[in-house]
Amino acid sequence: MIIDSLLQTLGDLLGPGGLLTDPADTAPYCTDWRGLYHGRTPAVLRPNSTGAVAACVAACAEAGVRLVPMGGNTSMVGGAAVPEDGSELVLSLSRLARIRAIDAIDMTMTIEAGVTLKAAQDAARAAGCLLPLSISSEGSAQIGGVLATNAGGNNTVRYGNARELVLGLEAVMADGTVFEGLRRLRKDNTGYALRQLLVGSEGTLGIITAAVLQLSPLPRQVEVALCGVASPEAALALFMAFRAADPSAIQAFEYMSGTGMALVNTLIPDAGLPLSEPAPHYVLVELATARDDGTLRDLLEGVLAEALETGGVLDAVVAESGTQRLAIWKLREEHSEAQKRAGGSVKNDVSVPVSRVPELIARATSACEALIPGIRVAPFGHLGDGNIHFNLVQPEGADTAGFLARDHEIMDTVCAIVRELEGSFSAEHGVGRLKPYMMPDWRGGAELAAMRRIKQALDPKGILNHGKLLPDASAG
Ligand code: 2HG
Ligand code: ZN
Repeated sequence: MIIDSLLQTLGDLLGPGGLLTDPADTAPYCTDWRGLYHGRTPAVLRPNSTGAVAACVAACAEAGVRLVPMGGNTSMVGGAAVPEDGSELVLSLSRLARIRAIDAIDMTMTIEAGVTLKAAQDAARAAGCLLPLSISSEGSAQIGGVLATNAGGNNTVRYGNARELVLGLEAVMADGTVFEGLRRLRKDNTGYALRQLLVGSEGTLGIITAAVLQLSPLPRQVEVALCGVASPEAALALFMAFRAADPSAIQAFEYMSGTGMALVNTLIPDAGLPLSEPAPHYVLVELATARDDGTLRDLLEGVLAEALETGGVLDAVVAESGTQRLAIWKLREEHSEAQKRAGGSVKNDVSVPVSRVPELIARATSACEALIPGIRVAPFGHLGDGNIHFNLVQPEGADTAGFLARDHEIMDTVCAIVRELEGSFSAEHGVGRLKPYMMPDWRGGAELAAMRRIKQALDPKGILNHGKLLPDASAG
């Protein structure tokens, strides 16, 4: 059997602890965070160096055996889902966990794929710098996966997506050769930006093993407030008020629905609402600046006072300490977990131009409520950059499997509206295994044809993350 001799070779190559074959050990790699996919694999490869990743890929390419590259396994769209037929091997990047260098003068960090985003943020902070990428799953999500999906997150409004932070990249290509592009230059116009092609390719073109990330100055003042607002229009008006006051100060501007917040308050321990009463909608605003002039609180309170006076904001609380800041952020970051605990949920990670967010929320809410009476509409997300997680939770007491069986119907209902509003069906989570069926419709024609040619050129045997991002050859 090809697979037996391949596993023998890989076992010799990876050494003790480098190859997991016992089903009890491989099982955690075969289910995704959402529990949408339950696969099987003969083995999980755990290389501990770029050279070892390259050797694994070369051996698999030669044997024609497919690989699923995997980081923290936190994808919302089955980006690292393992197929059910047991034909593919998992390649885990977790043991590539070194921070190779941090340079506080150049403000760069050279870091391996398996470092968690949280560990990377902490290391940057310890060196007096800020790694400005922040996502709810940062405690488990690993740099390789974060870059492979071009993660967005809470600070995109100010610093851009992961892509904007990548100066250099090291990756193992589908034939086992190593792309050694760990340059740390702000300016480098030397041919195709291969690193940018790999960022966002969801492991289908190469396996990211390390990267050079751009750091920023640490803020010297940070302010966080939670506001209750009457409507999404009021939330957008508040965003514009902060932008008018000082656009450079906005670090995050997050929207949450009353329904979503109530789920967090009920289902997550120690997540109480710090306002006197619940509001129909909420905004979390974080301001930050590297200036040291003590004026940021005045800026925040000035904008809030005016909005409270005109009724744009119904109620607001400003964090008085780091602990309170974390408590407010917890209300936002636990939205996914609360929705998971509430039963089946269907996610729509969509984006529209910021000006159209209120219309998106109004129209998609009516459409979903008409489609499934009793459905719990719980949108939240990054209002400041137009990315709303238009999530739907099953009606209370409904049959979970029956609700989830209607996921395409629900996603298509929301996406039809997103399309009319000139948005995207996947703003930051990627396409993964869940959404390739949407690609012909949204990215068909020349765009999809070019993507297929790129895949064919860089991975002619189709061994990397098969079935993700691109639809079957027969589609589109
Ligand atoms: C977030 O913004 C993540 O918290 C997860 O992107 C969103 O659960 C989701 O849909
Ligand atoms: Zn998000």
